Amino acid sequence: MSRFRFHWLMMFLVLSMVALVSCQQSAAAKIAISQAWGRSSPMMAQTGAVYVVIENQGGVADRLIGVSSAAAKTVEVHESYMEDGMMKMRPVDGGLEIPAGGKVEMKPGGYHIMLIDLEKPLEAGSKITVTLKFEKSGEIPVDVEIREQ
Ligand SMILES: [Cu+2]
Repeated sequence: MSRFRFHWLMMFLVLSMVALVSCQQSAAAKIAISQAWGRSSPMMAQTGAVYVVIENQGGVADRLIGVSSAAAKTVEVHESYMEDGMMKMRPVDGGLEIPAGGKVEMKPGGYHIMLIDLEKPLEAGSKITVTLKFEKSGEIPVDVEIREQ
């Protein structure tokens, strides 16, 4: 084989590998979490709420399927909704979808992470860790800053 041909063959191989790798990347979900905060809770409160912004920079949808934290016995993903002029909330059924290239912004009155049976009151200025579990991206621990409610 001439040197010239050999070079072209190598270049072809390298380009195919690059193409393969970038295909795999765009076919994966890529989750970024930001603006994590929680509301400080009054002394006797049993529950607390945490909000995060979840961005999926990847090419396929992912799903938030679970949440956990040492700060509370039970942790659930909730959505708030209005019924008869009252703000109510319920657990999100079947996980929360994060669309490809999209984001979900949790906020008061919308989606939130509910901490039920707090181990201790959430104090402004302190931090807790909440672990978000995604169908494709696995578990992602997040530092949550507790703010004055
Ligand atoms: Cu709730």
